[in-house]
Amino acid sequence: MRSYTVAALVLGTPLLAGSVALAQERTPSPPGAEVYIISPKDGASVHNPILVQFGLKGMGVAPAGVKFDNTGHHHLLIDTDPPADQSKPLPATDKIVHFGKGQTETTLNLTPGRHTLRLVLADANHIPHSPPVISKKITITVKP
Ligand SMILES: [Cu+2]
Repeated sequence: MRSYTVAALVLGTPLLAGSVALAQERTPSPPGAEVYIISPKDGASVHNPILVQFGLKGMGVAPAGVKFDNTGHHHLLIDTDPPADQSKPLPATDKIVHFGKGQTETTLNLTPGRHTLRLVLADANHIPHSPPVISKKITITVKP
């Protein structure tokens, strides 16, 4: 029993030190921080143009480039998932839209059919916080 404990301590220490060092490179998010899509509702059928409203609890919105504790700016993921490697800035693509001016809503025009929407908050450098603040993925149906 004792030898197991010692082994765990010896092996565990470098791993722990490594994860702490990594975490320090990312901007921390406070416990309980939550980002969510206020509207449209999950499962909604909607017409273009679609007003998408962003909700945030436990943190504040700041424009890109502005470093202030417990803040970030919104990113809307359209029909895509967050990149697997969240230690890098989120790319800006047709499917990953940055709201670097601190916007809290947008209007979309999407092709008819099913689409998914998801919000990711990221820091002044567009890097998701640690732990990441990511909304539930919602599915909407755009009517022709
Ligand atoms: Cu960004």
